[in-house]
Amino acid sequence: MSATLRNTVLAALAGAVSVSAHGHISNVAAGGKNFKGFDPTAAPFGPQPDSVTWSNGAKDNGFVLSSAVNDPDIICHLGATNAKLSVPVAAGAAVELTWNQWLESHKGPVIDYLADCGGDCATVDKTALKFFKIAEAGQTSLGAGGGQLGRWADDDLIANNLKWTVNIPASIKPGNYVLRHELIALHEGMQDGKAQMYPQCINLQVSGSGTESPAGVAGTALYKASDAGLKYNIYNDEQKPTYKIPGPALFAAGAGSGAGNGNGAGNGGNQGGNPNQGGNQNQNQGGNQGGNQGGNGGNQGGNPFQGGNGGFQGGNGGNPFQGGNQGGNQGGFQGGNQGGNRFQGANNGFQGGNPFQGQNRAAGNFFGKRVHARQTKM
Ligand SMILES: [Cu+2]
Repeated sequence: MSATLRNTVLAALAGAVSVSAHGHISNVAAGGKNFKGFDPTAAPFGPQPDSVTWSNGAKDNGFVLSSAVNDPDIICHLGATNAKLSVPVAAGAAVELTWNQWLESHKGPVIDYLADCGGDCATVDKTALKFFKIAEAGQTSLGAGGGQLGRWADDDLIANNLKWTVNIPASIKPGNYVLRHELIALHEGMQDGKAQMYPQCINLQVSGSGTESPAGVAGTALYKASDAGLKYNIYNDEQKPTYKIPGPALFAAGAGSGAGNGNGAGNGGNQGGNPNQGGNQNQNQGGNQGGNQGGNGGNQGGNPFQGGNGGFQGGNGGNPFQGGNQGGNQGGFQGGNQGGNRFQGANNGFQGGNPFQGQNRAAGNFFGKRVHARQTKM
């Protein structure tokens, strides 16, 4: 066949492969229980009453383009309709989301939002939901130049067996919420409107004694296609400043557990390769970008989520090696998440190479053990 035709065929094949390799959340775990996610590729296509994630019309596991970030499809994916079931979870506890697959070429941030349904999430109008951001992770290390890619949050997702942990803020009032979990793929993000958005919505039934009702914005108002974090070239970023994660500012919970959070973040940052900065809550001077981000997260302290996220970025960014990455990642995340528990932060961080052995051994929580087991296997 002609070169042109052959190239066309090859391009079509490549497209088919990449489309089929997009993903969705296949499982949601909380409180020791597992819940089924909506599978958009399963025929007959349509609502699945046994799913805790919202149905959508992305039969090919596909995406919403950033050119449509102000269209209702961006809220919970293409033509999404309410999930009928909800995941019970205590405020302050973790929800673990498992993707069925994700392509390594699809680099970008991982962002999580909550919106209060103000009633039943199974019937709420998605356009009325007001989302506040509870977690975000972006680029954890810049590319080295010459087209080499940096490390991104979804590289951590892949390294963690496609599992992503989201911590529900302890301070929010109990009630029904939609968790909007989103991967953004930037491999074509240098073109206008071509970033790929993969939102997934999960119904949560949050228990607890919190009182906060954070203000939020409509899903259709979270982004603009021209946002620096959406219109972005991932292939030439070696000279760029830190990647700016798109969307509104993180929800800042009231003070109360800042010390513990800061510790967790600091240890995560430690994984970056500078032991001397460990536990240091962010006066990171020099050092690598990862460590700095971790420290900064801790710095914002008083907020379990900002602390945790900071640590997460720190651990990941600082250490390009998978083992250390997961250690730092979990370290910062747990430390911040669990809020106020210094030992969890130190604990997980240690498994990635953190020198705080004594503290590490002292921890022994569910997450710590899990991380440890995984680390040991590697
Ligand atoms: Cu793709």
